[in-house]
Amino acid sequence: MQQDVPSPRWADHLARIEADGYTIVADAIEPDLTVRLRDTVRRLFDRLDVRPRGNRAEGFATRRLYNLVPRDPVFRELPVHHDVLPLVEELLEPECLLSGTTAMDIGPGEALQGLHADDGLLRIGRPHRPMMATTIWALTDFTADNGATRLVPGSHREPGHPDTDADSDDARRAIPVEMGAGSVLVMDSQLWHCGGPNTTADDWRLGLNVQYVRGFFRTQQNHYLGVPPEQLASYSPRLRQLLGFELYRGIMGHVEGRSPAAVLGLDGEGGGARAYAASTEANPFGDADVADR
Ligand SMILES: O=C(O)CCC(=O)C(=O)O
Repeated sequence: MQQDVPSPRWADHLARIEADGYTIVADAIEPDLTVRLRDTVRRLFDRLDVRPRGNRAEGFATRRLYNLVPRDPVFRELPVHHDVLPLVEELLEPECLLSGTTAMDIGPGEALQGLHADDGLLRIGRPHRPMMATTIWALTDFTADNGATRLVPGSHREPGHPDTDADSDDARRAIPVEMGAGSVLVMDSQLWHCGGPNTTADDWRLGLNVQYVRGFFRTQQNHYLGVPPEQLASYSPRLRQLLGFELYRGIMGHVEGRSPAAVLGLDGEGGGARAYAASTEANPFGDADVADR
């Protein structure tokens, strides 16, 4: 059986993800886009009066906003970014889906979030092939003091789940990922990680979580209800495909044999389906079980 050959452009990043569970694509986001994203998120926080949700998972001093794509045209640039999506396609598959988009602004005084794996709800045994990819976009500098994401290198290979206690041995193994505004952290979502504590007096740490999943899984955020249908015509076919409006492997997700995009009278074949059709690979898992690496 023919195996996919990764593009040389992404080989080093893929090797790092394989070894450590993560990589950093330095300066992936254009400076102008970084500023536009940061300004738009902060404007939305103010306009919508977003406040901390007040629980350990979402934070007591952290502002969060979900379902970004329909909120402003600038967010449509996120899921299809030319320095991030191709790496995710190599890690997962061309027909992957956007699982969700979330802004996370960690404020002064925030405590360490509990360590977790973003794909921890998948009950398919660990470790397994990458099923989800988490990309965290730094819109401000991420420092050890202001809440840089913490992660345990290599933990994507651990068979179990981490101790979520802030004083645990697992928490002591976690390192802060410091990176400048404009860089993107890309993880195999099996990796144990969490938002860091913010011990500064006034330095908010703003990041975006753009998450992807293989095309046969359910997405974390529901785009069919989250994206107003009247917006879809102005989205690119590739973005519509990532949102689940195309068929997976030509069949999954159909409406009486047609894709949701076709039912809505929109152009189909948003990139992922075309890429798959061009591939000679019949089965992305070969003869191996999903849980095998
Ligand atoms: O804010 C971060 O750096 C990570 C947050 C996170 O892992 C989560 O909310 O699931």
